[in-house]
Amino acid sequence: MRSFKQTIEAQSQEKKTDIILALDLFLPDKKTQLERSMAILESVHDNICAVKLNRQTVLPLGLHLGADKIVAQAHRLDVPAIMDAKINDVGQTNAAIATCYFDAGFDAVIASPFVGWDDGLQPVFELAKARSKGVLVLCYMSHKGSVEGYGQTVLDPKTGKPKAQYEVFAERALNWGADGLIAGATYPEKIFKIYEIVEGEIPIYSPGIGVQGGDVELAIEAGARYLIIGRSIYSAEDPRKASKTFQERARKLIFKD
Ligand code: BMP
Repeated sequence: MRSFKQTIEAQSQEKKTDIILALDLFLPDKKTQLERSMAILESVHDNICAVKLNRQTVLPLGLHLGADKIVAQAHRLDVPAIMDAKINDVGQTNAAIATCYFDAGFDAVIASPFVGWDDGLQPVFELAKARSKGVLVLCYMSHKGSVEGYGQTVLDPKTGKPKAQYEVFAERALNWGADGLIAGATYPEKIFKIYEIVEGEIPIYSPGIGVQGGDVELAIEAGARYLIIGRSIYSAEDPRKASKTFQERARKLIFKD
């Protein structure tokens, strides 16, 4: 069975797209939220290589009463589904959370490295491996406060010398066998540093394009392999057209055509 890393790579190559839709609609009426989410996914599916759901979708719709319908629809359209749960608890809880999302059909989960390996993310990685699912690890987030955590200077556990926290996380993700690293498009210089550390071994997923100020070309030139885009697609007047525009801009750089 293919790993998540291979599945998304195959989708991306086949459709010549590196765009991941962040389907984060948050509407007062749940029925409308579900219908609109499904309609947007249907209309943009040719231009994306995966869809990412976040908790603002899963909480109101329910995991087994709505969110799983979006996942099933994504699979019908041959689109892998990522759950942005930012898993960040003790091992047993993390494993239970990951189990819930994998049981609902998600192909990968996003996790936070601050919780560490031992009795932290180890059970999530083991579970994912056993079920051929993926784990993507946050490395440097796209918002301003990211510097306070991911950007802080820590002592490198190997050398005892000062080092940026996100650099230590990138090295750890390599050892953990992560399927992807998340680094904000709002900080291309951080993407570049992470790319140097992982030497292309782990694909970099970059959110923060458009509304948050990140740029398609700068993120890809710095080393991003996948671009996670939400509001600039689903809030556009014509989401299909917006997704196509992003896909074409990225295609020139990623696929060189
Ligand atoms: P938008 O393109 O609308 O800004 O959405 C970005 C998506 O990526 C949201 O789901 C957000 O939670 C997520 N995200 C992010 O913006 N920055 C990060 O560093 C990590 C994320 O998961």
